[in-house]
Amino acid sequence: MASQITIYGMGQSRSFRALWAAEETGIDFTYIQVDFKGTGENGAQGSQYKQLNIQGKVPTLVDGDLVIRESAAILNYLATKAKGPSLMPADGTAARAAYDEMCFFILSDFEQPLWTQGKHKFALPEQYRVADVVEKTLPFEFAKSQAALLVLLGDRQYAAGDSFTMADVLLAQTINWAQRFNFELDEKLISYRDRMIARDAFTRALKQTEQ
Ligand SMILES: N[C@@H](CCC(=O)N[C@@H](CS)C(=O)NCC(=O)O)C(=O)O
Repeated sequence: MASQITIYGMGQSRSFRALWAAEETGIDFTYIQVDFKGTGENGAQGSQYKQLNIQGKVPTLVDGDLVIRESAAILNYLATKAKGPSLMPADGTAARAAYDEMCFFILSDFEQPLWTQGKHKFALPEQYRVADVVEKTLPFEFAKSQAALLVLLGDRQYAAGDSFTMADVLLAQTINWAQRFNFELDEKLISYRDRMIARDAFTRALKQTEQ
């Protein structure tokens, strides 16, 4: 019997990428919402969860003996399970190169000012937070990265190739995150994001975070 996939997450944090991606695949899975600061059974800082994810972070995906703790790796793994149309271009194609380029750009560049803001506003111990980084450095860094993203996207309707892929999950969730953190977003990215989050899988995923 195939093992049941379990995804651990919290709200619309980066774990939402995994939850939305799982909804896109049409597979059966269980979603468990953890409590970020909690140390009990469902707490991300508890010893039980830390056996899966030593940093007490989300998302984590468990499939039998397999444990994956990086959101983009989870998206790619889930893409291999998709029951419907392909959600990741095939190896060795130009579309796959564009997909990889977009995913790595999001992780190493576009999301960095967002996570740095999170660290300097609430995640780091107070003595390590630097207010100037949030007020001065990050708006500049974000604007620079957004300009590069707009060039990378060009006139494409999707993040990579000419159909919806996991790169769209990654990009649309990250744009949502930027908006939640009050970064100034280009209209083109907002309308791209609006098209992506109109998908039924997004709505189903969102509902699961509200239970
Ligand atoms: N590179 C990881 C980052 C995971 C991560 O930092 N998740 C955040 C939520 S967005 C978290 O769990 N933070 C809790 C903490 O830092 O204690 C990924 O993309 O999955």
